[in-house]
This record gives sequence, structure tokens and C-alpha cells, in this order.
Amino acid sequence: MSNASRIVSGLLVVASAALPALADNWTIRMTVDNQYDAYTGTSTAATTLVGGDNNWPTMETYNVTGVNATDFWYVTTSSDRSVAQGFLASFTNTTLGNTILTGNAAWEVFRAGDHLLPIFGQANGSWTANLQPTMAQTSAAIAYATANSLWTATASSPGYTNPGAGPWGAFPLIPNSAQWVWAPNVSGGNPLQPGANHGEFLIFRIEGQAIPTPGAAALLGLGGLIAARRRRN
Ligand SMILES: [Ca+2]
Ligand SMILES: [Ca+2]
Repeated sequence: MSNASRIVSGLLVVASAALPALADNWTIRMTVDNQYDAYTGTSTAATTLVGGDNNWPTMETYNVTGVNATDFWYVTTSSDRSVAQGFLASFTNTTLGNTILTGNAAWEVFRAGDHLLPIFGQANGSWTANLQPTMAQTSAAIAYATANSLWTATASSPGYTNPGAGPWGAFPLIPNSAQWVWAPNVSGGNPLQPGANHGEFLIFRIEGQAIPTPGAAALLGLGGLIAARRRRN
């Protein structure tokens, strides 16, 4: 190893030691037609209930501190299978200053209602309208989805922004470019209307690690510097 590489490697160690604890603060603004519970958790379980609501015309705000940077955000939803259904939100990591809106490709969804038999021993598609899963049921579904690679992209429909198409009106504290999303409609078409069963219950998620931290970005930069020096040497 050259002297220059040793120096850079040393800097890397110092940078690692100087990194603050990887815990982030978040501000969440959201509503769901018809209802939801929001959790933080690991890739295989929901571990902390943040809040829930069953009134789509109201937007809820949650200020959550000390979230592990590697945690996932989970949103479980159910609906009345009537008129329309959707999820609109802005998730802002206030520590990093990054916002993930619904409609962002970082969001994934699992149609838990279509996998009730293997998870709960209950007929697929038979989830009761307006029934929110418990935290234990949510964790069982998360574990099953992760083990079987069943997390997929969310879906919207043209014009379903804030405000936009659909019955919901405006939510001024959520950016206009946020999209109403749901699970993809298996038969194609608009997943947000009419009030058909689109696999409720659903679980939406984003991964905390989907947003690179400044510390991680700096380390990647140092790693690139080492690689460049090695190539030169
Ligand atoms: Ca609400
Ligand atoms: Ca509805």
C-alpha cells in the first residue's frame, strides 16, 4: 500500500468513527381512503405503531424522532370497497431534508388480502371490509411478502394528484405532485376507482436506506478516491 493510500485509509477510519448515530427525524403527512395504521419496522416485522386513522377527508401529521436509518416505514390499509380508495402522503426525513411523496418509485406495496390462505389460513380475497389488521397480523404479512419477494411497485392513474381527479379534494400541506396510489389493478385500469376489492388489506412500505445519508455519501466518495489512487499506483 502506498503512503497516499495509507493516509486515505486512515481518513476513512476517522470518518467512520466520527459519524453520528444513524437515527433520523421524520415528519409524515398522510391520509388513506379508507383507513390505515403507520408503523416503523425491520424488513420482516412492524415494530412500532406510529398512528392510524379511519377518516379519509382529514390529513394527519406525525412528527417522529429517533428512527433508525435502516428502518422501514409501513402503512397498512383497508377500505370499505366503495366509491374509491387511495393513499396520499409526504414522508419527509427532516434530518436529511429529503421528502418521499406517494407516487415515488421508492414505494412498494404487498397485496396481503390476496395471500390470506398461506399467511392466516383464511380464503384469499376474504379480508373483511373496513377491518384493520393487528400489528401481529401486519408483521406476519410483512415476513411472508419479504420471504416470497412479493413487494411490487405501487400504482396510480393519470391526473390523480393533489388535488386532482377523484373525490378527495385538496390537502394543502401535502405537495401538489404527490399521487394517490394503491395496489395495481390486476385486471388493468384505474386502481383508485371504482370501489372494487384491489386486494385489501394492503401494506405499503419505503426503506429508510432508500435515501443515502450524507455520511454514506462521503464514505462512497472516499472509497472512490482510494480506488482512483490504487489505479494510478
Ligand atoms: Ca385521515
Ligand atoms: Ca372507499
